[in-house]
Amino acid sequence: MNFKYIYIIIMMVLSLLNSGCISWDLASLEYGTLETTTITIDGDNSDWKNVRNKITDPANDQTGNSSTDITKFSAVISGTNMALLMETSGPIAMPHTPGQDSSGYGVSINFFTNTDCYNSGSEFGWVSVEIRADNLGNVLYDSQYFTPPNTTPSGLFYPTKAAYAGNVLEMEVSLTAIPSNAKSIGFWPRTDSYLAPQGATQYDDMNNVNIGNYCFKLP
Ligand SMILES: [Ca+2]
Ligand SMILES: [Ca+2]
Repeated sequence: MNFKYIYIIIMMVLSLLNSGCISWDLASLEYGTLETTTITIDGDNSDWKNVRNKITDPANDQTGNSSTDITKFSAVISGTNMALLMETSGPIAMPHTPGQDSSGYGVSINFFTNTDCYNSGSEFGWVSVEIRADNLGNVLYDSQYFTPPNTTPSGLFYPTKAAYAGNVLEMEVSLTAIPSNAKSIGFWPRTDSYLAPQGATQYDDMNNVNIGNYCFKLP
């Protein structure tokens, strides 16, 4: 095959990629650098309107009620905190699933020493930011653990805040939770409940089938 045909084939593939006829995994691996903007944690999503990195999740793909159906997620740096946005089909509810010991909305934040959240062995710690309620509706904040390499969870707690209204949930965690050697972070938003002795039930999550979580470079 001469170079002319190779060139034509390459241009055809690039054209298909540009047209959106072919999607590729890299598009879901990298969402750019985590943006910086000022977010007020008040359950109003109007302060997110200029944030480019909003990841959508299909509606009605959950196994619980509509309050467990995640439709959107975003994260930004806001002052000395990292702010998180989660939106759902039904209203955010505490608890979203009655009859369980607890139920809630959570985001695991995984830290990587490389810039693409991808190479095996580069993940070295995580923080879980959650808002949960018991069966009576008493809201409790759950675990925020950071796991340094080759250790058991240290159980460090970081200042967090959350507010919700309608189908909007905003949460934040102190930037001190991000280790200084982290180059990228991956997010795993989810809704779940816990009931002893069966354990945890997951209703919806945004776990990327190829990558494991949504990746942002740190500025
Ligand atoms: Ca807000
Ligand atoms: Ca969903």
